[in-house]
Amino acid sequence: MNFEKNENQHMIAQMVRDFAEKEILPYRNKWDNEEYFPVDTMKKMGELGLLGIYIPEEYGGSGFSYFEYATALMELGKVCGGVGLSVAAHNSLCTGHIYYHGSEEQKRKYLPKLASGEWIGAWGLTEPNTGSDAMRMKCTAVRDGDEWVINGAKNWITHGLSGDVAVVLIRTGELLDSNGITAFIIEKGTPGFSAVKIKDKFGVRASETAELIFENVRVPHANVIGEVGQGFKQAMQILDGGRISIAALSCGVARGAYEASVKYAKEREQFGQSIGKFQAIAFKLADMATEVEAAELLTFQAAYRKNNKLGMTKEGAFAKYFASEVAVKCGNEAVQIMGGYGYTKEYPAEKYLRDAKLMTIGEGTSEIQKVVISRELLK
Ligand code: COS
Repeated sequence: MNFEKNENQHMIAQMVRDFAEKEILPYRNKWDNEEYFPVDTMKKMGELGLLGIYIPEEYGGSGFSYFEYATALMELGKVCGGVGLSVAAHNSLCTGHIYYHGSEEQKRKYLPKLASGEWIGAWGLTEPNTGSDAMRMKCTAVRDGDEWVINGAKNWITHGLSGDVAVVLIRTGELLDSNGITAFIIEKGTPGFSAVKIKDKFGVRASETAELIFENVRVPHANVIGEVGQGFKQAMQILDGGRISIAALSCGVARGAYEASVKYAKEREQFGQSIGKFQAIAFKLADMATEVEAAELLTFQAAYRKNNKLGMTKEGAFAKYFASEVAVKCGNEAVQIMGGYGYTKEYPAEKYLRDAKLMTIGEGTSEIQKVVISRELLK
């Protein structure tokens, strides 16, 4: 594995930094306060190629690897975990599911729209009563000739309301049958398909989250992704890759919190000197820096394995588990270092902490990552 960033990674990092400084940073507090999902900003990121980063050019994507993808999310995470989460969910989940498991026809129909940002993508696995225990889902699809009739609900769905298309995992077989779940493509506006925005989130408030409701929604059989019954396994593979993106975003949030802490520790004086000169603060910074570097290495290791089609279930979980916990720790330490100021919205520390917390929950909690890792170890 090469520890140097490649030319494309440098180029993407610079591009995202420039974009974020102009188009995200000035508005991030407003979006956070108002829980506003900036669809226009998403579209602009689509024009820059950030919404189909690893999708091949023949389907309208940028044709990069997971190295460039992780790099872009690391840069976004430094500025806004909410916007970063939307980019990660759009790329890894909806777009990724169609790219990795869709038919040629489905890819040609949906990927160019998703990769360009013309359409925003959503992905639905979780339900009100099934989070970690995803297999126990109750939302059902029953075949009726050339169509499927879908009933039920999905919860905590990123872009559930603004998404133009959703990939949704739905039960088509017996409860707890791992071959009894199927992935469907469902377009916004399909009769019976509605969504309700989930409000008052703790963090990632610029990323839209919604509940999806299906009331006798009729979907053509042509919208089934892959084979009927293979949806759960497809979803697990999609989450393996998605977890790299959450790890990368966590690294960005952690590094943002760390860099803000260094800046503050140099500027803030107490007892006649900058607080960074006190070992109590300096050692916090040393711990943060060490752990951010380690999290980035784990993330790029998982990206390397993904790029090279090596198994990465365990490595993706290592990266997601470690990096998300590091992000929470760095956000927490940033608040502590900044003291009273860190506890206000005038400084970015509290937002880093709030955004970081989602990273230990979304796309599988830290506890689920330990389930995944330990199962792989004991295979
Ligand atoms: N890749 C491919 N197949 C996989 C897989 C993976 N990473 N993980 C599991 N599978 C397969 C298994 O091999 C098994 O196949 P068989 O039944 O043919 O043997 C099947 O899927 C069921 O797997 P398993 O028995 O491990 O399922 P469990 O119900 O025990 O659940 C966990 C496994 C807990 C790991 C899974 O439910 C999970 O990841 N939960 C968290 C969900 C999540 O991340 N939600 C966030 C939603 S996105 S915001």
